[in-house]
Amino acid sequence: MATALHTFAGLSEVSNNVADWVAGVQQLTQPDRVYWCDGSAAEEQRLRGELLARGELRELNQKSFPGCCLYRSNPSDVARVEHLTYICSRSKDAAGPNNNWMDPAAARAKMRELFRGSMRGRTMYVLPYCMGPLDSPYARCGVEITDSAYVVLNMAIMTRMGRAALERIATEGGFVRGLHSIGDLDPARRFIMHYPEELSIESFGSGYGGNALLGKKCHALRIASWQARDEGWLAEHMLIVGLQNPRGETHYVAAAFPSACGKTNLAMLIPPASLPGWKVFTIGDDIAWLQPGPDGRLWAINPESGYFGVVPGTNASTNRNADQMIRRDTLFTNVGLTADNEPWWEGRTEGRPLTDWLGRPYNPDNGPAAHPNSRFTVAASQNPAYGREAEDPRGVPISALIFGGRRRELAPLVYEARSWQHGVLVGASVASETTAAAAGQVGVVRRDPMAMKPFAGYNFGDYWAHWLAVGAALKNPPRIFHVNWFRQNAAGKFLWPGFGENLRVLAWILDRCAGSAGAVETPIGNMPLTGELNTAGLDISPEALTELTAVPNAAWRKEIASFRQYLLEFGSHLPDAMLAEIDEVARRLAAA
Ligand code: GTP
Ligand code: SPV
Ligand code: MN
Repeated sequence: MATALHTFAGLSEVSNNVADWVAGVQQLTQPDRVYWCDGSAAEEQRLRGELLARGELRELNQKSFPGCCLYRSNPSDVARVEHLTYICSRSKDAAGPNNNWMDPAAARAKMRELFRGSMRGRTMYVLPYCMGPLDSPYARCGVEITDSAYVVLNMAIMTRMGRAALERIATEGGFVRGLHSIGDLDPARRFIMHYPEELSIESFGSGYGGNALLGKKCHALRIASWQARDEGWLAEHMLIVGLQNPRGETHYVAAAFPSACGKTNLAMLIPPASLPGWKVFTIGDDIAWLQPGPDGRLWAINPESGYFGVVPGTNASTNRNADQMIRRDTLFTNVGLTADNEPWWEGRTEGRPLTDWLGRPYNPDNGPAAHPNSRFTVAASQNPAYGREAEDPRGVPISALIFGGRRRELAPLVYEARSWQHGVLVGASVASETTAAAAGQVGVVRRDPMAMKPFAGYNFGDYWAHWLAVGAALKNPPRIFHVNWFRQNAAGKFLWPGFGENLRVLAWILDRCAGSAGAVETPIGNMPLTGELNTAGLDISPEALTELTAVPNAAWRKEIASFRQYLLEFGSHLPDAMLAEIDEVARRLAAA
């Protein structure tokens, strides 16, 4: 029988609930040691030292990248695996056609065999964590048990991890149970299971990102969206950003884009020089928990405390904030290296790659130096644009909700929904080219309602009904918009410069919220009147602008017809209001 080494004596006594569960898992997985994480800086240092000594982590150039390390994941384990991710609700109908489903008893039995003895020879880490500010009524706690020290290092950055979270759990009682083991990293023995009715997660066979950092997509989106439906709030794949206009007024917006479609970048954008007087405050870059407030507005917290961000494309001109923030105390995963032992990725303007993400001598014939889904893990507080309001237990009030996708065709730069109800349809209509953030083909347009296709923990039909209900109960609901930064011309060039210049679109959105900007009605929604979008100092041709704001009728009719077909797949779960809204859009297209 393995002996438990509680390095921090007494931590296991803080919560009997947790201790009992840990004891059961220990018996099943048979680790050599059990270690309860207290979340201290000393602990992080020690763990990092152990990984460095074992060669699992590699120190980067400590002069130019102090405190930075490189981790190379198993080459078969570089992204989320949606085809191996299941919602194991009691009824299949509850999970909906948008999810893989497995009977909970069958899933438990399968996972039990995988976990049996899986931690032999390893340390089992117990990580109590809190999603959201520790003193926020909207925050929720969980405990992840894992046999990966790399996961511990990531969770220590991404969540409020350690003693304080455990103390909150001890007073609250409830917590989300997440059991994770890397197993032997065999993709044939890899499963990410969610038991929403039991607030529990089991993940086996992957050590990467959303598969393994269970506080993130598994807890804060799949489990939380289920809880949110029961409790009257929303758990969404959204960034949260504060925008201070030249008059000194700050408004907050939340935006949902699919994975690797620009959330982190928009959340910390640098205002262009030709838009003086604007300031940007990042509240969150990936997940928002939205609660109706006592004032009839929607309020948002960011449940996370760090960023697990896409590295490729980051440089001083696309995103100076990100570029600066990842120059110290950052964990890089699957990037290349320069001869100076600096990290290198496609889009980095300094240095040249010597080795690629697999550690091979760099050869462009082998593909990119950095894996397209290579990531940085970094504390949110290192972001020069970090907004302190991210720690406000009440969250921030949201003026606008923005949906968007990566679409080289069709979707215009920006349009506004006519109402909350129409906005829910607009959110549901998000479709986007697939990216390297998930295993599978890249660049194929797929439907990704609310950017939640991989993350909604229940039936999309019920989810839209919940969205409609939340909005109907709000006295001052946010306005809803749709954007697309990724339109391309025939030559495959982006029509819109993107990044910091996206502030021009956000400025119009805020003016719409303030009632100070005009709009032209189109069949799909309201768009900026000619001249309403501030293009001062922007190098863009009038032709490009025309293309970006066009609503080609025939193409849109086709799109709406195919979207209607998709909605019908949700059968009796589809709210009538959604059909009424799509028929209204079809009517407007026919009349145009
Ligand atoms: P996840 O962390 O996977 O949820 O991704 P994300 O939505 O936070 O995406 P992120 O901001 O990391 O951007 C993903 C990729 O899109 C990066 O390579 C960026 O450089 C690129 N990108 C972001 N914003 C823009 C933009 O406005 N225009 C263009 N052309 N590319 C962008
Ligand atoms: C995403 O894929 O949307 C991410 C990265 O934010 S992961 O944590 O792997 O889910
Ligand atoms: Mn994401």
